[in-house]
Parts: sequence; C-alpha cells; structure tokens
Amino acid sequence: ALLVATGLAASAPTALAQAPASAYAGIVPAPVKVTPNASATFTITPATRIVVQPGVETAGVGSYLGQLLRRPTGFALPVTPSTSAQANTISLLLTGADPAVGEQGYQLDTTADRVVIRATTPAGLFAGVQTLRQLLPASAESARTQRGPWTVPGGSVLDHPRFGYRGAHLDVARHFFPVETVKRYIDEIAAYKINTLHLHLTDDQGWRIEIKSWPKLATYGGSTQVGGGPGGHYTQEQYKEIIAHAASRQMTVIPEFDMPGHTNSALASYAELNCDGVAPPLRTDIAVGYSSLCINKDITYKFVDDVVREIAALTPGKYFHLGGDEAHATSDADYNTFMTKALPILAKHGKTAMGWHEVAKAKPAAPTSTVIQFWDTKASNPAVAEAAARGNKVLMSPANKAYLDMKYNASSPLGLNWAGYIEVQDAYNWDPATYAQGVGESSVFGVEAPLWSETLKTLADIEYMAFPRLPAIAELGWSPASSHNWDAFKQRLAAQGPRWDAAGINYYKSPQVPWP
Ligand code: TNX
Repeated sequence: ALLVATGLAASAPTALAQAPASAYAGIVPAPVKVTPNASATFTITPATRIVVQPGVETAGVGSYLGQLLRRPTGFALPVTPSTSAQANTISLLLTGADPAVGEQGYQLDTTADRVVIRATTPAGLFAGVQTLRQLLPASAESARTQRGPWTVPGGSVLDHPRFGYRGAHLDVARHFFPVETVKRYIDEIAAYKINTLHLHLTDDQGWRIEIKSWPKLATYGGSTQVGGGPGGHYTQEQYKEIIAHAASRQMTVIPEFDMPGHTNSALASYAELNCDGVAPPLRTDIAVGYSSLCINKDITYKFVDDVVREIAALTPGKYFHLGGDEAHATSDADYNTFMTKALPILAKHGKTAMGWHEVAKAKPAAPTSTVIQFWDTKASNPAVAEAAARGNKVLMSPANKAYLDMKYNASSPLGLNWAGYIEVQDAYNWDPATYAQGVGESSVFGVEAPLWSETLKTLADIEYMAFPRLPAIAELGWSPASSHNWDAFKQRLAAQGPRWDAAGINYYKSPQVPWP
C-alpha cells in the first residue's frame, strides 16, 4: 500500500518516488522492532512545532531537528518547551519510554496528528531523530527548499543498540582535512547512529594538532603530508570546535596519538626525541614501521606527559588512544618498557587507554581497562584472545572487513588493497561477536570502521570510501544479530541512495546494491 496516498500523487510523481511505501522496511541500521500502521500518516506542515521537555537536555536535540528540517521544508518549525506531546508536533520526551530502550535506544510513535519520540537520554532521542529522518521523503536531505509533502508513515518503532560503542575512525595525518570536512563527516555518520569519532591525529607524515609546550610539532611536524602537499594542523580551539560539534550530534571524540612507532613527524620536529640526537627529515611517502620514539630517554616521557596532559584537558570523553601499532622499529623489550611507562601517564591524566591490538602483547599486561582494537585480517590472534580472557574489552575493526580505505575491487580509483578488496557484502557479512577466536559477545566493546587517508585528499574521497560501507558496519554495531541478512540489508541500503543523492554525498554505486 502506498503510504503517501495524498491528493498530490498524480501531479507529483517525484514525491511518490522519493517516499517508498515500505519506508519502515528501509531503515539503516535495522531497528529492533517496527510496527507500521498503514492507516495513519503524519504530515509536517507550516504550523508544525517541535516540542521539547523543559530544561536544557532535550533542547539541543530539538534545535538540531529544527535545523535539519527547516532547510528542505522552508517551514519555521519553532521549538517549544512542554511536558507533553500535542497535536501537530514532533515531541521529544525523556519520560514514558519503554524501559527496553535503555540508555541509547528510543521509541518512535507516529499517528495522524503527531510524532512522539521517547527515550531516557538525549542520545536516545537523537537516535530516534535519525530514524525519523529516514521515514521522510529522500528530498528531506536536501540543503535547498523542496516541495514536499513531508509525510511520515504511521507506525511505531522500539529500538536500542546491540553494542554501546559504534565508531568511525578518520586519519587526518596522512592527508590533513580541515575542520569543516571533519564536521561534515560527523554529520553524515551520525545519521547511521555512529556515536564515536576516533581521530588519528599523528603519524609519520604529519602532526595535526597544536601542543603548546611543544609548538614545533604542529608548525613543522604538521607542515606537509603524503605526496608533499602543505599539510596543516588544528589549533586547540579548532579541536574544541570539533568536539563541540560532535557533542551536538551526541558523538564522543577519541583522540589518537600513535606511539612509539608512527612518530616520524615528532622526531623530525625535535632532535632531542631521537636516540642519536639528530632529527630525521619530514616524510611524505606511505611506508610504515620505520620510526620509533627513543625508549630510554627521559625526555620521551616528558613529551608523552605533556601531550597527554594538554589533550586530556580538552577532551571530555573517557578514552585516549595511544596507537601502539606496527612498531617494527622498536624492539619487543623496548615496546614493553614504553607501554609500562606510557599507560600510567594516561591514567594520571584521568583517561582510559585504547590501543591497536599489538598492545595485547605488552608485558607486563596492560590493565584490563585498556580497550584493545582488533585490526587483524586473521581470525586467530592468540594475544588478543588472552587479553579478552583477562577481561580486556576488544573493539572490532578487522582490516579485511571494516577498513574503509580498502578498495572495493581492482578498479577502485582510491584506496589500498593490502587487506584485500572489500565490496559492500564483504563489509556486511561478518559477526563482531564470533569473528575473532576467543573474543565472544561479552568481550566485544563495539565495532569501528577505520578510514586511513594515504590515498584520500577531499571530502568527496572520504565519502566515496565510506558510503555505502560505513552504514554496513554501523548496522553490525546497532542491529540485533538476528536481523542480519544480506538480501534484506541490500534493499535497505538501496533506499539510502536517493537520500545521499539529495544530500550531495559522493557514494560508490556498488553493483551489489539494487539502487532505485
Ligand atoms: C595499517 S592498521 C596501519 C595504518 C595504515 C593502514 C592502511 C594499523 C593499525 N596501521 O598505519 O594507514 O594500514 O590501510
């Protein structure tokens, strides 16, 4: 049955095409429970208001929803505080939600005269708003005024995530991306209920954030990038701006400072950080595994302390990522020494450590609070399994499934292929709770889709690699394991295409997906 059975149907075929009858069947990530009611349709009109509960907490989500809908509709959509839902409103309430929604879920009920989203937290309301977006016609994603009608098919959704952590990682070190690009990526991935942005802020080719006690890190260490371009860095004010923008999208930022390897940009900036006291040249190639901090110099730990202290003070989130990957120029003994000294520095500054899975091999073992990020291409990684057995949580980012920088196929114009080609179905067809041996559901912290930027220079490049694979990873993180089904997913994904077209997102039109 067509849910947009309005009088305009005959004269407005595009509106019809943009609002599929099965809007509830096209939601990504798939909700836990959906109950469409084909006999009711709510329509946003010039008189529609957004209701938020009095107090600041829901107001932020209400004003975000207003910003989203004002541009395509051209309506005023005032945000008004009230304690209850009313006619011709979209209401965001922190009362009355089914307890099953937990801390991040929501309930969304659409009847002929109102839409009500209920949750126990602003994050839950925000997730409900993302589902509401996908029930509107695709033209609701346009930055310019469209004609509507702005219908929301009647029905109810009860929804909550499988994993509390659903992340995306962005490498701003190999190529630097300006604040506006990062903000836009945040907006795009928030639509798929990603709640964490892991920013890879330093690597051999560039140091991308101001450290006031070591100023040359950014001004010199950030002055180039892969291929020799001018690079760049964020001031601390700009970093705060990124964090604030992420927070407005209910997203937490995790800063990564990759150590002790992947540190050429720091070593090039300060000669005293090198064991031989000689600064190497800046690097613009894409080799890995050749650089190491000098493990036996005291100044190394002064450097780590200063960086962690300055960044921890600006970072509201609990986690701080210390990298730890591919330290091929650091001996095992030195790696152990480094982690033994560096991990307590994070704790001293109030942060909990995350590290790439090499950290699982450190001796003595990293504290069980350390989150291990699995990036292997093999399911068997004994050190990670042992860490899980000790009680460490594991963040799942297998490189041959979740790496958004891998090419889709041999003719992909962007990307690398060291972990293989990853078509959309490959990105989707794995289970975070059974993929790594010895890492069961209760050990899984969540899922994350890394995007390394050796070959990526622009927002359009980022979008092309992330869409449609990021929504596939997002669904693995959010939707119940029982809903996992490629044939159903590819249909849901197809329904996103017109939204990305309307939003101007540059996506890969995979032949595996039946785009409309
Ligand atoms: C491996 S995976 C790396 C990165 C590269 C990436 C490229 C990991 C923890 N390290 O340094 O950018 O491959 O795909």
